[in-house]
Amino acid sequence: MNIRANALRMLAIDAVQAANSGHPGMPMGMADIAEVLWNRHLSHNPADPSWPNRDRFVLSNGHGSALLYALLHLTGYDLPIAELKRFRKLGSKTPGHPEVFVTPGVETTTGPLGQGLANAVGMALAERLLASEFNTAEHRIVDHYTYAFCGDGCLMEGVSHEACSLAGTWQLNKLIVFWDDNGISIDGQVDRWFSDDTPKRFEAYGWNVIRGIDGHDADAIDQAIVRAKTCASQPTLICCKTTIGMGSPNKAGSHEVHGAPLGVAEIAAVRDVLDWPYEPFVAPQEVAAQWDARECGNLLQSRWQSSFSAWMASNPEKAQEFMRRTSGHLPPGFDAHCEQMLNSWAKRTEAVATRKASQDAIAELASVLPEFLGGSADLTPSNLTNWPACQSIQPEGSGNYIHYGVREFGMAAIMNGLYLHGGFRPFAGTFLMFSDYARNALRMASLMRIAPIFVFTHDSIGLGEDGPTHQPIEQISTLRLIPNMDLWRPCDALETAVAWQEAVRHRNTPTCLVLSRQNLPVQPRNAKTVQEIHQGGYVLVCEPDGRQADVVLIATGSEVQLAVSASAQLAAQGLHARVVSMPSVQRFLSQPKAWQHQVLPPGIARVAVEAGATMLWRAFVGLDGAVVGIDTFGESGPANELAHHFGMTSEVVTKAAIGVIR
Ligand SMILES: Cc1ncc(C[n+]2csc(CCOP(=O)(O)OP(=O)(O)O)c2C)c(N)n1
Ligand SMILES: [Mg+2]
Repeated sequence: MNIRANALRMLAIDAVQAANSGHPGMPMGMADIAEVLWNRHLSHNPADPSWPNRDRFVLSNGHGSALLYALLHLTGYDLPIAELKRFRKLGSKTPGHPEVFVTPGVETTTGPLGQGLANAVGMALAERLLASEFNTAEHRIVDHYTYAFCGDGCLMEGVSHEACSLAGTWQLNKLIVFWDDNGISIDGQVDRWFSDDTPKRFEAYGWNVIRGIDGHDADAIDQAIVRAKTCASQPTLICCKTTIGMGSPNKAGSHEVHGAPLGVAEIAAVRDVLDWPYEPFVAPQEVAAQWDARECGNLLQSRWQSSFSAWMASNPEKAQEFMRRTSGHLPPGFDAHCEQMLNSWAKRTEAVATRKASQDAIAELASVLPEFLGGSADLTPSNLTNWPACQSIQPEGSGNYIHYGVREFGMAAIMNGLYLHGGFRPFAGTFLMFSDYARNALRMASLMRIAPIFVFTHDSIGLGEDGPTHQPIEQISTLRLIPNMDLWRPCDALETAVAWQEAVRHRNTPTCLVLSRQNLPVQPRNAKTVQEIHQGGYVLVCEPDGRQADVVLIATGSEVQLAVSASAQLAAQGLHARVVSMPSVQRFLSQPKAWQHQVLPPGIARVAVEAGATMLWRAFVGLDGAVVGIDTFGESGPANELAHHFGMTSEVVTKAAIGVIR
């Protein structure tokens, strides 16, 4: 067995043993593939993990994290051996599964199987689109491969179908995926639950499939990669037959080696089999030297840098734009442009659906954000995520609008990959109801602290006749529960514009924009309240001057109008109500306490109104307050009839307010 591959095997099993936790099987099984790919093909520079033209490497079967850490350490990334000794320990740079921005060289956070593959599809698409935008006949500034490792688990997951089907349609020929065909997953031999003909399946997607590669034969692997690179219009799947736990004399080939340390005795046996007489965590100098990719990496990047400089000399503006885009900065004047939009929108008087206002905002922002990359999961006419100047993407790489088809999970995971690659600001839509299909990718975006924008329209029973299967109830609340997720549910066009501005401005937080199907009236505002929208919650309608409010009505989105009407009805009865619009609960809760108390004065009774689950609002109104909401599934019927049926009317809000005023 190859000594460099054995260095990976030993580091991985030593790390797992030290942690007394982790997955030795996959690193031992894929070590030979990794060795060939990283030493003979991967174009990267350990000294600069953010080099824009590096090849991307995604470990979709993230349970094999120890393999990636061994690779990063040996090739010369800033990952000292001390970090491998602290594998899976609190605060180490070697967490249980790979986490982007924690470990230099890790491109995306993986572990939830299948999503890494979808991220890789997004990265390969980003490369294609950026290349077509920035390359010239003389200079290929963007020209790299995206490689992914995946296991049986990734391919059993449905999201692999969604993403890989699109990769075939998009003809992403610079995406090269290695399938770790070891016949094993946690429960044992997979033929009892995974009997698909995987090569045929990928051929049906339009992939170039290289079958029957011995995943322990370095030359066969190398030749497969060479062949994959010659493919002009198809992504490639290299099917690698491997033995899980290769090198372990008593456990190789069995699911026992998937997710438990080998144990002291078996590791000693591995040392014998691999003829590896070194101490744990020690690789001999000559092996370490063979792995060291720093010099070669510097050379690769400096070659690219010279080409970049020459290109920059003849394309100075393009080069500025490329650097801005890949560093993720907003164009100068972005906020001024937004201010202008807000000022002109403040004069709007017509009622519009917030999905329509969102489309107007997209059109305004797209004119200054060439990084905007829109899309929808086959609901463009409903989500209104397109804009007049947008162009559908084409396989050769033009366009800025993605038809993801009916693939919500794939869409969100691909968006994460597009964002991680750099150069784009992806946003895309579906019905709020189907955010559940995409949920884990939304969570991953939040965890990774990246900022794709998810546009969710048809946000309540207000969508009407489509009925309970399409009417979200608990979705708004549950999305708010995801840490680091910002959710905006605007009540009119102006709040929608602010929500878009905030979503674009924030680069470490993904945003859900939750929008209505139905028209919503313009709410009264002044220059001060327009600015206050940015705080997430603010006083929209004040109690009369000099009087204390009897009740505070808190509402979001389409229910703000109910609270405003209720405040008028209460006034007619001599009761003073304050109306607080709270388009972003998270943003409001991140404001200083003084602001929160100014908006929601302590000691005054409160009523919250939102056409969805009531539980979260208890935190705002207390046990003595009231929540007007919906805790059952919806019904099929015209929207106005449903509003009465579910008590989503101003009369009900008024009654609830009277009920809580003591
Ligand atoms: C979405 C998701 N479901 C379940 C798991 C738990 N899990 C981790 S690895 C694994 C088995 C994967 O099998 P395979 O990809 O063949 O990996 P191998 O055992 O061959 O390394 C499972 C079920 C997970 N990480 N992600
Ligand atoms: Mg397997």
